Amino acid sequence: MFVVIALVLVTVGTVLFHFLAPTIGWWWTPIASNWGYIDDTIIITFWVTGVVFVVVVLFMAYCIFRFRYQEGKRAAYQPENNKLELWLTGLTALGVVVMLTPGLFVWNQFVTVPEGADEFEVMAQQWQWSYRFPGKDGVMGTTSPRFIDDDNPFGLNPDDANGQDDVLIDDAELHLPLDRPVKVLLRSIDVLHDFYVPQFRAKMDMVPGTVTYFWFTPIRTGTFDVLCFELCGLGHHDMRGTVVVETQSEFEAWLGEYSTFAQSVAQAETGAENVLNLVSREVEAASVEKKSALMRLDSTVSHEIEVKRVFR
Ligand SMILES: [Cu+2]
Repeated sequence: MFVVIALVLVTVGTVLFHFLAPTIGWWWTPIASNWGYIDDTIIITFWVTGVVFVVVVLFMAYCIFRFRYQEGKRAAYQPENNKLELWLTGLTALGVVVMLTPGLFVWNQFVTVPEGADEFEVMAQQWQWSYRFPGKDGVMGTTSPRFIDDDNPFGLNPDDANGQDDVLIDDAELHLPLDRPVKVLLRSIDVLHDFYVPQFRAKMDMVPGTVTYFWFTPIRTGTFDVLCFELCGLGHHDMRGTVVVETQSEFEAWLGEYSTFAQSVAQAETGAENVLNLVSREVEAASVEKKSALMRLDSTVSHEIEVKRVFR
């Protein structure tokens, strides 16, 4: 009898928890993108699995009570029941179809980017985020892992004219304009990562060697966390960023603070030149010092020779 009561209590408790938890804030964060469909599909899954859970557990409690041990009572042997099996198979299939079908429609929308959507790229590496915007021409330059070095961390093709005005955001803070659909291109240069902003609902794995993508439209302003949603090594927990959704003009002002690929290459070149100049100046100074040391030595030696001559 104890087990029967426990099972009934677990069922009632689970259902109560599900309906009461949102009132104490145990629910999704308020959505900030167009992907309400994703919430809808999860709610459908909650309903299907919730009903099945309640029915199965209560049925189990009923059976434990109904068929409990009783003196002189024997179990009936029933090896086959085609009708029952047909019902169970049919209902299970229906449940699976109800859960999966909406997801297929949503997935189709998720990867069908609307025409005129802006583009930007998210670059992941252990354990940081950086971003790239296409610049004035609206076209991203091509990239390849073989171009990646200290001066070209995004691996942009230096000969691609489209890439020269690409704006490089070497910072974990991303800004996006409000109400503009954006296609997010996802790249990783080491291991699997996953770009996830809980308020946008959308997320996708980033796979080294390929570019994955999805799209969304930010629908309210605010600052949200960017999380890596794929266990990617020791620093995984620390792979955080922020995304600020703001008006178009605020976004443009922010973007203007960062340098383009061409500017960063030029900066790197002047940087290298400065280092070269510094090194050659140091070499010069060292050789002057060496010369004067030699001269000092020289005069000491000749002085000693003089002294020796006098005392001979
Ligand atoms: Cu990661």
